[in-house]
Amino acid sequence: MSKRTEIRVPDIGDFEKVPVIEVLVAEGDTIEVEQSLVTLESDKATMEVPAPASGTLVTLTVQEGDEVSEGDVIGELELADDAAASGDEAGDGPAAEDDSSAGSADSGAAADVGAASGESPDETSDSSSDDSGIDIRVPDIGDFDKIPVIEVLVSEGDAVEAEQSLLTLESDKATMDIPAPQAGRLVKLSVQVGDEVSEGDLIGRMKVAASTDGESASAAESSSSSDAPVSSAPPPASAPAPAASSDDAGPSAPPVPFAEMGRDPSSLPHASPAVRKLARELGVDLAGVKGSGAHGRITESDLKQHVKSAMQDGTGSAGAAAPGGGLAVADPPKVDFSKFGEVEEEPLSRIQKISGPNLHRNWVTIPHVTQFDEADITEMDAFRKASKADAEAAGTKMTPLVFLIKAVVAGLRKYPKFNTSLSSDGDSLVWKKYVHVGVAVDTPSGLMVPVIRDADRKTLLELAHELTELSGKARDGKLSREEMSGGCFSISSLGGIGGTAFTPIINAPEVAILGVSKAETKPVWNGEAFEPRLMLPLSLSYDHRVIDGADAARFTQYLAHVLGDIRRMML
Ligand code: CAO
Repeated sequence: MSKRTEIRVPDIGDFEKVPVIEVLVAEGDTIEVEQSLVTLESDKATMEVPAPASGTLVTLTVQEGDEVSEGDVIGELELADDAAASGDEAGDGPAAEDDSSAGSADSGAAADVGAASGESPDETSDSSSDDSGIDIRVPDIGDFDKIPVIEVLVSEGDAVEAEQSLLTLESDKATMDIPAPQAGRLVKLSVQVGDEVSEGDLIGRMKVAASTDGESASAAESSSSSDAPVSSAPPPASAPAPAASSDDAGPSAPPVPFAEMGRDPSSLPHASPAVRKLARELGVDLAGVKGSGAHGRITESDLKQHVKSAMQDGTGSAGAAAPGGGLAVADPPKVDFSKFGEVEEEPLSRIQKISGPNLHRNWVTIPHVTQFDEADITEMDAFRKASKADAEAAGTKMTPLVFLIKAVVAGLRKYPKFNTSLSSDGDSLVWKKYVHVGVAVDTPSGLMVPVIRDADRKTLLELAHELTELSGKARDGKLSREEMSGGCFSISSLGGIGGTAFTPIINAPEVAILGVSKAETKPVWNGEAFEPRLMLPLSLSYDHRVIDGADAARFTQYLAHVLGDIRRMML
């Protein structure tokens, strides 16, 4: 008689209640051992649950949207004859009800880690925490073992935030980032792209940032002082972070820069690790691929179809074929600058590395037009200066930008098309009923765009407060994911620095961005004579697929109108 076995979720590391986002098989299917059955995707990682043995799927007890944890039963398998025959001892393996499989997998992992830790003097953890810092080890990543490092996101000497992603690991079954256990400075990095790592493996060493309350130092010690490599894994908060897209990061994820923010985390492409891997091999940006699976999930055939279309288009560049079509561009010139004089090469910051491709995508895929105008802010600025004491008494500072946020709110109310986004398939326009305004902030590590939520419900002083707080957090690298998402319209002010005009890049999926330059006193003809007036330059870049030139001219005129007499903001 054929033998049946339950299929359970294996050890998936520090993850619990992970949503099933794709069911890859159906009851009655003939299944091969290790064949992927369902895909789980949390805000921390993507992984596939493999079949424990070959056979026929008798029942499948989960569906898309269900949440599962380690040990949960997801179905029942009638073992193929050879699996049943060889599996009498292993038959109690991954599917065994007594959980022996999870136990054996765990101890197997622990044994491997133990062996690994003995391999090099570096990896002995007796001195894992001392004056020179703490060891950084691969945390609990479940049943995944010897996973290739596909990207190293930091360098020795870098200052890192707690939870900042250090490495990306990817196998054909899972993709995950390894985060920093603490904030501090990376003193040593012992892995490189192509290395394979398992739970507990040493990946580097860091000096923990000094903490005013000592909490961080003591936490660091407790997380790294154990002799056992496995138990020196970081606390649960340091579980692997999302790899495929930093957009999926949780609230404590590292800051995400300008242009990345335009992406609604919930609308990011879903795809299995295998599809992500293939996309990377083919050089395809999944953001440009239309998914035919449930909830827009990108399947392997979607990816292949996308590449085929790009080739047929004659672009030959699926990677550049973001929404809006592919582009055939020449490779940048390769120049040996040292032939012309002394040079020094410095890697881009992580934020620059993430924001660069997004800025590029926005620049080449959105038909930008920039409308220039000037607002007479003579009276507004007089009022701003007169309110200086009130602002100071309220513990804040009122710059022209605060009034601009108010004016933009009034503009978005009057011209709601500026508060829309194109749907990801480009077939419809999404009108937003909320008004969240993003403000570009210049920080030492790159441009960030924190978002002032419900800006339409805030007073000038409240906006001033929030602007100061968010820009301070941006400069300190302390912005949360949430504080940088959901923007409807962005403002980029270079007014504190100088310049007469510029062409800001739209922060997709927003459809417009307002650039502001430095106000200057200019002679303005009042019909009878020239008068000195304080004129503020405005540069509005807009997506011409959504907004016409006439709309843009009306919008900037309206901003100038409101800024010319701020009582109109109250209308
Ligand atoms: N015209 C004249 N003066 C202006 C001005 C303008 N448009 N905007 C600001 N100022 C003045 C302020 O009043 C302040 O002067 P006082 O100290 O005498 O009051 C001074 O310039 C500095 O202002 P600020 O820059 O500190 O404050 P802000 O509210 O104007 O801007 C912030 C805050 C965070 C947006 C800004 O500091 C910043 O980072 N700007 C850079 C944004 C950027 O890089 N954009 C480019 C994106 S495209 O690559």
